[in-house]
Formats: sequence, structure tokens, C-alpha cells
Amino acid sequence: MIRPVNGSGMKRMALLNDLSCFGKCSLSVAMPILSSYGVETVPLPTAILSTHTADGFGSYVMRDMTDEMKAFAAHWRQLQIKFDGICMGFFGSVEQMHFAKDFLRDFAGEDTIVVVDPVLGDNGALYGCFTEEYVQAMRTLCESAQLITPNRTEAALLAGCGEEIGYCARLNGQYMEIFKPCLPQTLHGTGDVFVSALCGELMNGKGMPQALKDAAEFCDDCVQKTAKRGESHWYGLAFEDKLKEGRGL
Ligand code: PXL
Repeated sequence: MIRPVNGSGMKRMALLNDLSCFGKCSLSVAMPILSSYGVETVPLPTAILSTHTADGFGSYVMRDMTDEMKAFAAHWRQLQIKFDGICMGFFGSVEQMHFAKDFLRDFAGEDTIVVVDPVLGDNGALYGCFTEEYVQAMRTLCESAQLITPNRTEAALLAGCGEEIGYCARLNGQYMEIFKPCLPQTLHGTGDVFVSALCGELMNGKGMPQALKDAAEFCDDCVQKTAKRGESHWYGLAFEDKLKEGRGL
């Protein structure tokens, strides 16, 4: 028997992203952060990795989930699951990005917020696992989004940053930017923390200017708290400290 799954009154967001089991990025941070905003999360893992792909972990193990993604989405179609938001990040292949377009066709209604975090590279370079064909497919996917969140490498010219990190948005012809201090540290998954907070703010009904401001504040707070933990927390953002603070602990 199939029971109804819509209309609970809770905002629901599909998350097409990887599950990097150790290292704090992608689904590992998006799910707890969005839950803390009262958003029901529905992960669709694009790949499962032992760690994220940054230097420092040696060679990582990665399992592609393309077949599972298609099968899971087919089941969700039977259940007629509706999403208020769809957020996409790391894809393991060009084929997965073609599938992502089908997913949007099937699951994005008129009021669905579509966010693409175009995970491509950092520090001025493309991640080693990606090709130019991948970049082109990501460009095409970005055309389907209301909001894209490239990082400094992808948006350096637009943001014009120097000693600072710029969070910027262009929406309905309006451009806005917010700057926070840039620390001399590379923290993987920072973009994932920022995008998750931004999705959480938007799903709670905030308009873009306030949502961007509050998400930038949230992300910067996580960066500052991580810096306080020093060298031992080199592999990602200590976002848990921020969530714990929200509980008054
Ligand atoms: O946070 C970006 C990201 C997402 N997914 C994987 C990564 C990275 C950054 O290194 O390796 C697997």
C-alpha cells in the first residue's frame, strides 16, 4: 500500500550531492544544517566517498551512484513526492548531470527553489577528478537554477575579492555582495556550509538580501569557530560548534 507523503506542512528539499563519509562536506553538512532550519531533507547521493577529495587523506575510495539515483528517483515518482527546494552540488559524471536535468523536469514545480552549487574547483584550479566536458555540463545545468553559488575560484572576477571573501548574488537583475575576512586557511566544505544555510534561510521564507546576509554571517561564524580549534581541525568546518550554540549549550 502506498500512503500519501505530501502536505505535512514541513518544507522539503531534495539534495543531489555526494556523501563524503569523513571530512565534513556535501551531504554530511547539508543534512544537519538544513534540519536545524526545520527543513525535511531528502538526500540523493551522487557518489559515496571514504573522505572528500582534498590533499591530506591519501587516495580516497569512491563509489558511483548513478544507477541507484535513477532507481531511487523512479520510486519517488511512484510516491509522487513533491519538493519545495532542490539543491545540487557535486556530480560524479557528465551522465549524472544529464540525469539531474530529468530530475528537475520531473520534480521541480513552479514554486520549487532550484539551487546549483557548481562544485568544480578551488584555489584557482579545477579539482583533479573533473574534465572540461564536466565544466560544460555544469554550465548547462546552471541555466536551470534560480540561484548558483560558485566559490572564489569560480567567481573571483565577479566578486573582486582581495583580503576578503565575497558572498554575492544576482537575482532578478539585482546584485548584492557581502564581505567577510579571509583567513589564511583552506577549509573544504565551506561552500557546502554556506549553501546549506542559504537554502535554510530561503526555505524559511526570507527574501534573498536578508537570506544572503544571514547565511554569510552563519558561515563566517563557523569559519571563526574552526580557526579557534587550530591545526587539528584542518579537514573541514567545525559547524557543529555553531549548531550547538543554537541550542544554548
Ligand atoms: O565541498 C566541495 C566538495 C564536495 N564533494 C567532494 C569534495 C569537495 C571538495 O573537496 O572533495 C567529494
